[in-house]
Amino acid sequence: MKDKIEAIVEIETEGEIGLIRLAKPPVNALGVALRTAVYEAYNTLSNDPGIRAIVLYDEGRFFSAGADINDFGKADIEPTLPQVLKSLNNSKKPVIAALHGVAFGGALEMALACHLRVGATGLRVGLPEVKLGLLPGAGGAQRLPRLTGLARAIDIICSGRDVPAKEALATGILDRLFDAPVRDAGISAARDALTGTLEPKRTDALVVSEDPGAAKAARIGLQAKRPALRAPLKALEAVCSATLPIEQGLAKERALFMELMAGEERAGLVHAFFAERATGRIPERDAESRTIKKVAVIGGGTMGVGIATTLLIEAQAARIETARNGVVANLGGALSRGKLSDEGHAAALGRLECTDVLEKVAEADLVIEAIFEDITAKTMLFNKLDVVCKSGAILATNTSYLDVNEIAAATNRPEDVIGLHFFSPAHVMRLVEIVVAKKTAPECVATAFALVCKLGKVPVRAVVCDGFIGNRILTQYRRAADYLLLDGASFTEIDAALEEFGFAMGPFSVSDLAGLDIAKATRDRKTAARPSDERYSNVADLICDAGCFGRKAGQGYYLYETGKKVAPNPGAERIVEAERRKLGLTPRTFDRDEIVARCLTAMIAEAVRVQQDGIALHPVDIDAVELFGYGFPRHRGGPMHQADLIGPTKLIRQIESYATEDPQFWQVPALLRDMQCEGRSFADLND
Ligand code: 3H9
Repeated sequence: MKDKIEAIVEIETEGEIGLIRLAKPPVNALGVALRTAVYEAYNTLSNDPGIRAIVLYDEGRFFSAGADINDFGKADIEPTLPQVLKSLNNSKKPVIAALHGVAFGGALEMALACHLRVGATGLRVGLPEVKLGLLPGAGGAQRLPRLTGLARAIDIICSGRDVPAKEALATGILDRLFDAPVRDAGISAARDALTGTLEPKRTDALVVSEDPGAAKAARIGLQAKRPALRAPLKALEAVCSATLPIEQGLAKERALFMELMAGEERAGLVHAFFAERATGRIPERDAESRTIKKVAVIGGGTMGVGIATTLLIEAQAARIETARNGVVANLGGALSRGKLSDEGHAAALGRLECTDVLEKVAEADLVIEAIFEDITAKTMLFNKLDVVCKSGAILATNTSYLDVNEIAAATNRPEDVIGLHFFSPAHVMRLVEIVVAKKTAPECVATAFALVCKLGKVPVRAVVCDGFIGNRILTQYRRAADYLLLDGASFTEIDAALEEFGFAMGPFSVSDLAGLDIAKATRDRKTAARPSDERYSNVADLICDAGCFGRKAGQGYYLYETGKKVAPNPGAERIVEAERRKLGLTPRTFDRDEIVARCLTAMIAEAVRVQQDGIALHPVDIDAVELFGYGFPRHRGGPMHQADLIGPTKLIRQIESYATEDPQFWQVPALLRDMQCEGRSFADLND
C-alpha cells in the first residue's frame, strides 16, 4: 500500500512495517511542511494496529540537510522539530532511521530520537549548527552524548565536523552499517528489531557521566582558537547539560539555542552560507558550456603553480623544475590533508606536464595566463596565443587589476577572452573572480562558472574596472588603515583591532605576508593616474625601500624568525614616526572601535560604489568576494551585510564626519543615499 501526504512524504507498508519516505527536494530541509508531513505520517502509522515498527528513510541523494535554514530568525510554526521528535522518541512501536548520504543537524537529531539508527557505508552525519552560529536545538546536544559519552559529543558538536559512517558506528551513533539499498536495509533493521536481533533503545533513557576534564580542556581550546565566536562555547554549555535529567537538559539547550538564534553571529554565518551558493545567478546561466578536457597554465610563479595541475608552461627553462616541484608539493599537501585520494593524487601527477614550449597550448581547451602584471607582456602573449591556440579555446588572464578588454583586443577572438582571477595561494583560496570583458561570449562565461564550481571554488562575476571587485575594495580599506597609521594609531594597534573584529590577520600583517614589493609595484603603476588631491602615505614605500619586503625577507612591519612573527619592527616604527614629523602631524589616539569603524566604513563605501557602478551583479556577490578571497570574518557576513546591520543613516553620518578631515577620501556613494531615501536594504537588491 502506498499513500502520499502533500507529496513530500510517502507512506508505505510492508507487512507489519510502516515506511515513511522523505521526498522534499532539493535537500529534505525540515521546514514546517516536511515536519508536518512526517508528524502526520508517523501518527497514521502509529495508530494503525497492523503496524508494529516504523522506518524513516529517503531514497534521493541523501536523508536530509536538517532544519530549513531559510526559516531562521522567523517565528517557529508548530509542530516544531522538538515536538515532532518528542513523538518519535515516545513511540511505543520501535522507530528506525535508515540513513544514507548525509544526515546533518536536525536530521541527525531526528535519527537520535528514533530507537535504532542504521547507516549506509558512505554516510556522513554531523551536527554542524555551530558553523551557522547556532547549537543543536532539537535535542542533539542531549541525545548525542547519551550515545557517545560527553568528551566525544563535545568534539563533534563544538567543531560541527562531519562524522563518517565507520566512526558513527564505532562511537554508538549508529547501530549497524549497510551496503544494501536504503529501503531494504531499513526493513531488515525493523524486522530484526521485532525479532530481538537488534535491541531498540530510547536514547533519553541513557545516562551521561560528567567529564569536567573534557569540558575544561574544550573551553580553553575554544577560547584560544575561536575567541570571536559565541556559538561553540554555548554549544559546550548545552552538551554539558546532558548530565541533567533529560527534560531539564532539553529546556536548557532550547534556551541557549534561542539566544543564539537572535544574535548577529547567526545572521552573519547564515548570510555567508547562502552567499557561497548565491553567486551563480548570472545572465549567462542558460548558455551552453564548452567542453574543457585540457587546461594549460602559462607562468610558473607562485600563482601559476597554485593554479596548475595539468599543463604548465614557463618561458624560462631554468624555472621549469622549480615550478614542477611547486605543483608536486601542492598535490602532496592536498593528499596529506585528505583533499585528494591516493588515486586522484597519482592521476594528477600522471597528467602534469611542465614545459617551456608555448606551442603545446595548441592542445588546450582553456589557457590561463598567470605571468607578471604588465600590460605589454600580457598583450604580447595573448597575441601569440591567438595564433597558436585551437579554435574555440578559452583564453583567460589571471590579472588582478589590468584591463581585460585591452588584453582581449590583442587577439582576433575577443569573444573567447575572459578574466579568471584566482587568489593566492590559488590551490587553497576558494574565490575566483570571473571578469567578463565587453566582447566575452556568454558560453565562455558559462564554461568558466561551471569549471570553477567543479574545482570546488566560489565563482563571482565581475566586469572590467581597476581591481575588479575585491582589489578595488582592498585598496580603500588599506588606505583607511594607512591614514590611521599616519594620524597616530600604531600598526600593531590597527592589526589587533581588526583581528579582534574577526579578520585572521590585520592589514599590516597581510602586507608582510603578500610582500611589500608587490604592492609597491602596483602603486608605482598607478602613480600617474593618482588624483592630485589624494592623500598619499609614503610609509609603505619607505619601509619597502629599506629592504623590508615582509615575511619572505624576515622583516616588514614586523620581524620574523623562520617565518614566524616575533615582534614589531623598530625600523618600521621609526619610519612611521619620521614621516609623521615630516608632515607636521601630531599623533592622536584611536580606540579599537574607532579603528574598526573607519576601516569597515571605507570598505563598505567602496563596496557600495562597486555595486552602484555595476561591477558586481548583486550585493551578496560582493560579500562572497570578501568572505572567500579576502578573509573577511565569516560570522560578520561581509561588508554589504554589515552595511545593512549598521544602516545607511549611521553610515552616511559617519562618512560625513570623517569627511571634515579628508573630503577627497570620504565621500558618500549616491547609492547609499538612495537606500536611505527609499528605506531599502542591500539584501533587497539580491532578489
Ligand atoms: C539545524 O538543523 C538546526 C537544528 O538543530 C534545530 C532545529 C530546531 N536548509 O549545498 P548545496 C539549499 S541547522 C535550507 O548546493 P550539495 C542550498 O542553499 C541546519 N536550504 O548542495 C541550495 O539551494 P540553492 C544544519 C538548504 O549537494 C540547495 O539546498 N544543517 C539547506 O552540494 C542545494 O545545496 C546544515 O548546516 C538547509 N538546511 O550539499 C547542512 N541545506 O540551490 C547545510 C542546503 O537555491 N547543508 N540548502 O542554492 C549542507 O551542508 C549541504 O547543502 C549538503 C548538500 C551537504 C546537505
